[in-house]
Parts: sequence; C-alpha cells; structure tokens
Amino acid sequence: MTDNTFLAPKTDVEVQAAQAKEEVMLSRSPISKEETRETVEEILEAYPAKVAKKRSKHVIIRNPEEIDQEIAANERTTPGIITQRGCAYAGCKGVVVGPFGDCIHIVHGPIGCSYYAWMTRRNQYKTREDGRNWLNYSFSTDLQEEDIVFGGINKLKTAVREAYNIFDPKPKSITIHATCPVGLIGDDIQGAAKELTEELGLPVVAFNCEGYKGVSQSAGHHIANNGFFKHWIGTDTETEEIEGFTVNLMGEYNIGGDAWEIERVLEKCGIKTVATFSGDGTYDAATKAHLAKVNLVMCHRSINYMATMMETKYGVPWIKVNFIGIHAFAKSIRKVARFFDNPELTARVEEVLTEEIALAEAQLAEYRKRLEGKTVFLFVGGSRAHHYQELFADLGMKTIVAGYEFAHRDDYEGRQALPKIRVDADSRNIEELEVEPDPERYNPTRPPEVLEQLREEKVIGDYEGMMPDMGEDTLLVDNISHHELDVLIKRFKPDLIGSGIKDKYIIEKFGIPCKQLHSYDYGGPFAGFRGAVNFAKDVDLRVNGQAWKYIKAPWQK
Ligand code: CFM
Repeated sequence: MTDNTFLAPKTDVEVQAAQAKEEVMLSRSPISKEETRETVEEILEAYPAKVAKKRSKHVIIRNPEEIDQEIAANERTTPGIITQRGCAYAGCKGVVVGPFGDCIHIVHGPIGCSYYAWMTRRNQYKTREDGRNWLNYSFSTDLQEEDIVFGGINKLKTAVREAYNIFDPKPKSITIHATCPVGLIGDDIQGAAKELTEELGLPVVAFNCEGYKGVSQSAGHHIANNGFFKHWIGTDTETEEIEGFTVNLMGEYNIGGDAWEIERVLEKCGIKTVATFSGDGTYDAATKAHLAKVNLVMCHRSINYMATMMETKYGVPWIKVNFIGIHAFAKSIRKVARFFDNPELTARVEEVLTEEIALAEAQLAEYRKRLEGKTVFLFVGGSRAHHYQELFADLGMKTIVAGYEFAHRDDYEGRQALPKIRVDADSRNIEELEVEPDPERYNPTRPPEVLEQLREEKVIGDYEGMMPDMGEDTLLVDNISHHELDVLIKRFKPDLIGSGIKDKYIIEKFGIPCKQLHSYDYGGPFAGFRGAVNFAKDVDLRVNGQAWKYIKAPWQK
C-alpha cells in the first residue's frame, strides 16, 4: 500500500473539502509579483546597509520552482530592532517544563523574572486524584543585591526545602530554573540539585536556562529537553510494558485545552496516550514515556531533541503530526494508523473520521461562506505559523505572509536542511547529549523492514517544514520587526493577523483584527475537530465584526 492511498481522504464530504483546502494552501499570492518585490524593497530600505543585507536573508519571496529554497533563521536579532522573541528561561521554564502541574518549579532569580511565569500561557492542567497541582503558584527565590554580591545558593536551598516542607502531598519533582544573574555570578545550581535530591528523596532537577543562553527561547527548549531526558525519562524501571496502541503526545502544551480535544479523538479511535510533553503532563507518566510505541511530535521546534534522543536510546520512532485543522488532524491520525498497520485500528480510525469530519464540516459551512477569500498574516513562535495555515485554509482563508519568531531553518525548509546548518557560537552554547542505545531497554516497536518502509513513506522521522505549504510569491519573514509589520500591513491590508500579545494592539490600531495564537486570550481549544469549529466562530466574529470600521481616530477624519 502506498503512502498516498493510506493518508488520502475517504468520504465524499472529506474529499471535496480537502481538495478545496489544498487549493487555497498552494495557490499563488493574490498580491502581484511587482507589489511584493516593491514591498520587500521598502522594508529593507529603512535599514542601514549592513542590517539590510542581513535582514534580506530573513525576508524571502516563496518560489516553489527553486529546489531547496533557503531562509536565514535562529540568528541574533540586531540590537535596536524590536521583535517578538523571548529568552532561554522563557523557553525552558515557561514553555516546556512549567506545564507539569504535579511538580514545583522554582525560579532562581530576581522577582521580575517570575512575573511572566505566572500562568499567562494558559497551559491547562487537570488536578488528579492525588490533589497535586501547583500550576497557579509562582515560586521564586527573589534574589536581592546582596545575594548577587555574596552568592544566592543558600537562598536557593532554603527555598527548595521550604517548598518541600509546606505542601502535603509532596511534589513529584522539584525543578530549578536559572535566570541571567544566576549564571553571571556562577551559583552552582546543579550541585545544589544533586544534594537536595539525596536529602529530600525526590528528583530535584536544575536547568541552566539563563536568559542569555541563546538568541531566543529556542535555546531553552533544548536545555529543557536535555534535563528531562537525563533525569526523568526511563526512570520508571518497574513497568515493563504498556499494552495497546500507545503514543506520547510531544510538543503539545494544552493551551486552552487543545490536548483534551486531541485525546478525546485518539481515545475514540482506540489510541492510548501514555505521556504528554508537557500540556496536562504528569511526572509519573513522563517516567514511563519510553514505553510508548511511537512519539507524536506536534511542535517540532520545542521537542525534536527529545524525540530523536528517545529513538536512539529506546527505539521509539516519531511521527510529525499537526492537529490544527480538520484535514491536518485527519491525516495525522491516519499516519498513526499507518504506523501500527492493524486492520481493526484502521477500520476504527476511518469510522471515527467519517463521523467527526461530517459533523465538523457541516458546522463549518456557514462560516466558510463568510470567510472564503480572506487573507491572513501569521507570525507565531516556532510551529504555529505553519500549523495554523492548514486550519485557515480549511476556512478558505489564504496565508499570504508567514514567519516564525525563533524557529530554525529545518522548521522552514524541512529536516533535509539540517546538515547545512552552520554551528555558531550561539548554538554551541547548548549541550548536545551523546546518546546511545540502551543495552537492555532498546526495543524497536515495529520490525526493522516496516520501519524502513515507513521512513521511506515519510510517515516517521521527517518534517518537511513550512515552505512547501506556501504558494508562489507568498512572503516568509523570519523574526519580524515592528517596522516590517507596519510596512506589510499598509501595503497588503490583510483581513486578519494571527500573532502574539506583544504586537496584538499595534495591529489592532491599524484597524486589522488580530487573533492571538499563543495563549488564545480567552478562547480555545482550537485543535482537532471541535477546535476547528470554535476557531471558525472566533475568526468570523473578528473578520466580519463591524468594530474595525470605526477605528479611525477622530482627528483623522
Ligand atoms: Fe512550540 Fe508552543 Fe510554538 Fe513554542 Fe511558544 Fe506556545 Fe508558540 Mo507562544 S512550544 S514553538 S515557545 S507550539 S509559547 S505552545 S504559542 S511561541 S508557536
């Protein structure tokens, strides 16, 4: 059986909608070639020559004819230019580690660093029967000037002990996150974590995720992956096997409840989730993650390190999935069915998809009528600027400009770009773990010839990136700045911009509605089938709302 027939839409309803979606995705930009070129020129003209040269490599007009088209990414932002990036500490504590609700996460640093660690990302967590849930807390060592002068390590140890003593039941694990000043003064947080692990009898894990460790939060993802891999994964040595079609959800952070909609459908299909990294994730599940038969990688950027390390050490392969968008979701579930290649599972999956897609499509129809042909800009993080293009296309909306804040070239160009990525001083900063197959626990979950076939079909171990999904003359803008956004809005006048909280109000002052795609503000879930319908309703309210017509300031009339 070939890849195509297996992953292809099946019912008439699905075939029709999927075709329409594909056409929107791959169509050329509605903006003329000339206008697009002029716009890029205008963007670059404002910069000094050296900066313009640098930025020109990050602003790319998509040309599908050009094989291996390149874009510069994951490089330092030029000082003085304002972009939307975060820091390594944000990527480690805020993104990957923080969502584990049954653990206590302590920020070692001045109190200001903790402000944004306080539940602002809406990574939701359901309290389990044991009652452990510290997601609403913000733990900080509150470093003061004298700690910077004399060292903060004793204060840190006191804080860990205090956090441990106050609560009952005890946290499953305590994590420590270093902020910039901690790295500068050289507090030995790793030594403290080791000492406290023995003293308290629970894993205390320290992350050297000082903000300056990388050019963006992306560095923090890598640091978090390394820490989990070293200290959590595979530490359950008693459980030998978990029966069934088991998966881990990786790079899914349960923003606005996304993971729950995904799990609802997976469960209905008979696919069992062992662990999630890290939305609604628990420590115990994470220690068993190595027993799942396959990893489903949602956000490639933040979790690809752990996926490849788990494959090397335990033989768990990974599938790149996208749960955002009706057809993206269906295709992703079919990939899972393809992986297990079990007739009963496949039949069940098709049954569920038929039912769910028919329902979702029926609910979408009305919205699509009002949204078809509208244009979108997408500037989000390290994966959503790609993932959400599929959902917008489901609604008939065309993404004409897209870019990540901090993703790497492989997230744009696909993993074949990996060998071409130059290691620079900034990327060398982050430890690359050397991983080998576990002598006892390496256990390929499918026969070698099947794995090879799946690899060939690109069902496992591959990510093609954002670029192949973007039509001719669309624009890719990496790490966009406010100036660039201004020019693009004025020139292209999009109907909607999907972006973040830092730029949302700037966009809205132009009279363009902004869909906040990080925390979703108050909305969500947007993943899966029900999520797609939620999203359509939300987008319709924005795009077709009347408020934007009244945005002009009185003195402009
Ligand atoms: Fe991955 Fe994320 Fe994202 Fe990300 Fe993020 Fe996020 Fe994001 Mo905000 S892990 S790269 S560092 S999908 S917090 S849940 S929305 S920038 S696109």
